[in-house]
Amino acid sequence: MAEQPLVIDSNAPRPEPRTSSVETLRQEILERLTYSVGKDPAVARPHDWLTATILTVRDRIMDQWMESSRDTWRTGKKRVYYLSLEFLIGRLMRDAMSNIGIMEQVQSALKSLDVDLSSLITLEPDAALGNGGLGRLAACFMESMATLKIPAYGYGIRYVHGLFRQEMSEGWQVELPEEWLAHGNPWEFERRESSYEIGFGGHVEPITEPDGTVRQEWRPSDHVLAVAFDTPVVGWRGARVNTLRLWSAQPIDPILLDKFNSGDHIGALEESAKAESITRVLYPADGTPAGQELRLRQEFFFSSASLQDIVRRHLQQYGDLGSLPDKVAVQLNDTHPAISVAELMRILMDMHGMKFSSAWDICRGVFGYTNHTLLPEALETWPVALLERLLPRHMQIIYAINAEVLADARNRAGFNDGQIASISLIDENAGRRVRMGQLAFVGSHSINGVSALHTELMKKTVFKDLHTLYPNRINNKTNGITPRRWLLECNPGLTRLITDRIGPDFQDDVTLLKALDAHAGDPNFQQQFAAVKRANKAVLAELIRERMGVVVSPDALFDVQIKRIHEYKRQLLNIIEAVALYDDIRAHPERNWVPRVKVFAGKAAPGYWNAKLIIKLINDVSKVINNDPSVRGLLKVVFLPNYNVSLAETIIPAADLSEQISTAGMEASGTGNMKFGLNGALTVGTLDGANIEMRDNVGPENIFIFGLTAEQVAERRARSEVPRSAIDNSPRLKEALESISSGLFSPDDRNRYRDLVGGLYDHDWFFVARDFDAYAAKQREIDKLWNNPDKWYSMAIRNTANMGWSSSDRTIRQYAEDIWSVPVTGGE
Ligand code: B1H
Repeated sequence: MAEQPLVIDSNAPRPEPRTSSVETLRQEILERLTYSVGKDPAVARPHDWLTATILTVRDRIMDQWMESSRDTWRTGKKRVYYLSLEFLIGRLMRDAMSNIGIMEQVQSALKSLDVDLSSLITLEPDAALGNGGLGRLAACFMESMATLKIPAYGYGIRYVHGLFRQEMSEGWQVELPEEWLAHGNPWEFERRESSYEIGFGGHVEPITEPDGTVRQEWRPSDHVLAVAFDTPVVGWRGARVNTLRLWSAQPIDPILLDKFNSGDHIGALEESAKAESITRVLYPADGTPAGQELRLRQEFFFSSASLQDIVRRHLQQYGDLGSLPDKVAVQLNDTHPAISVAELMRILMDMHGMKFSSAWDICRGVFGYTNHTLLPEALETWPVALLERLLPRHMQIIYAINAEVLADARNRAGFNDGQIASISLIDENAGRRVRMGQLAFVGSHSINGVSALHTELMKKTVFKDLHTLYPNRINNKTNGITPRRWLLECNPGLTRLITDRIGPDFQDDVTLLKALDAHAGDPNFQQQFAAVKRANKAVLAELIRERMGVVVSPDALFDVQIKRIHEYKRQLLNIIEAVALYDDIRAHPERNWVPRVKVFAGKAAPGYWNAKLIIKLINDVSKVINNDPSVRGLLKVVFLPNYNVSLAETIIPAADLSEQISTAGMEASGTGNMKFGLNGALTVGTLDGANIEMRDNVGPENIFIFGLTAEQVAERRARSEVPRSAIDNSPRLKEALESISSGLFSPDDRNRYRDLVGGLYDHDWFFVARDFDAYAAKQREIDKLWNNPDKWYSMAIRNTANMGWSSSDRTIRQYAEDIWSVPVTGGE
């Protein structure tokens, strides 16, 4: 299978690079509209202008894209591959324009054509190829890798339908299909020449070679084609352009003509529908694995396509596979691509004749694995029987790996039976299942957690015994966010203000925001900071009026919790506190209450009943509170439907208070917390995930921490503490719970919340009742501070000033140095 080495002719003809004056941009937008979209400017619709503008912007990325790739071929630099089932990239046009610095010129060019750039920006579909934090992290990492000039590829799935669109029907979540490709996708390039056959099912055939050795060959019963679609990812100031390669599943035979001709018109297309189903929809569960066969097919499909592509490219450039660990780093984003470990082993052994031990060395040289959750129900396992049927050869390889690891554990480390059972790739307890976390761990040289606390808990809990066996593998890489999207693009007002104060250098090195600390006490700067915040709040207030018909004052405290709806994230704690506050306002109308707007947004997994019930509760409570004249507008509760990246970009710059209130020990990191802090919101939060590092960085006096620690939670869980006394000793909590369970907010179904509230009395698994008093007390402390705006804004400024560490550039530098061993040349 020797590939022809690719020789790049550096004298090959090339077009002149594009320039970006307003006049050229105007001319090109018109040309694209006419010659690429095929529309007469006189009748062009907004979407036509959007496509023409994207194509014009895209052209300005092409030269650098090709140069980036030529550079990697020329210099032989190591490549990083980020394998992720989710890339929550959102809209791309503003990001691309801003990163290559042509936003103003494009705006003027469009204006001269009587087209408004900002309305085109909001017309672009939000690519929601992910659920939440894990998918958004992958998107931030892609941008940072391009910014830091790391030759990197993202590999994932081109879902036809991304995360469902959320609508409300009488306060209940309903899920509708998301159609981001409805108007075509001008960002992507279909690469039919880069397609691979992916097998499923069948059997394994031992083949005896002429020299007598026996080789195993997998003979799959079914095949589908993986076709590549490439999207350019441009770094800050166009430092480098990398590729996001998403795979689409297509049938090998688009139509079975024999069947069609014999009259079976539906049957003729069955294969085709079956193949395409693999990449049709994103699984909408965040935190809990789907466990269905189609999901395993998705995981293997994209893992196999990516590895075939990686191996082909490597062979084309270097001609042999021994150098793979020197030239290739593959990062597994959670266990979703963990089957890659077995697939690479298969490729190396069965297709390239390598011995197990050499293949195994290469494997661990190449892979790194990032763990994103410790929740036991969230750790992926697959029934052995399913793997045997769908991927028989991979199951054999998994057994061989297991034998190798268990022998090592017994012979070298003297493990006892209990420890052996705990590290085994096969879980024998609940039917026989393959543990994907263990597979990813043993197949990797690096296993990282995503915050300091999470990494420590990894060592003590799920990977305790594997950590004993391989003590140098677990390391921490605290998550980060890209400051381009999450400050420069989403908050131009604050960006201008900061630039006026400390100069523009922080745009290239966000740790320089630290210089703002010196201005935190300046009343003039505080006022300017407050004015920017108020303007952003006015925009959000208008959006709330438009979408929800609820009028809120931009002068109120905007208190925001936006994230997936999950019991451990405790939206329930927040809304119960709102009910208690509502009771207080009515009981004590004479007090000087701080006007608050509580904003919620987030999607619930379609099958997660309690999460959907919590959404309904928020909507039920908001209806009562918002319409009660005795509240006098002092408290408003709003649930904004269809949370996505774009909505976050509007809400975050407008937040005063960021709710990061998960049960301690359960949120692996959180990244929303960082986005809010960067935009000058204060955090109310528990000592969980990256909140702890935030407190260390902004200082405990600039953040509102409350509640039980992870250790206290674990200890109380271990002795099955009964939560009743927490409720009995808290009259405010008791009253709020009684009003909810008695049906005050659900007169149409008084029992609606009986079980939800009952759970707090019975087990309170998420410590809502036991953290309530501390949380409520913290909220009143926050009210007091709000009445002291100088103090409030000095703290807000200090939050922005000390958020430089949260940049995903910092995170990626650490991955590059500690895990991938690739140099970082960009970003200075
Ligand atoms: C996170 C997930 C996740 N952790 C399973 N785990 C999924 C698990 O479709 N599935 O099966 C999807 C997603 N997502 C999040 O990762 C953590 O909860 C956050 O705390 C963390 O910030 C984020 C990024 O590391």
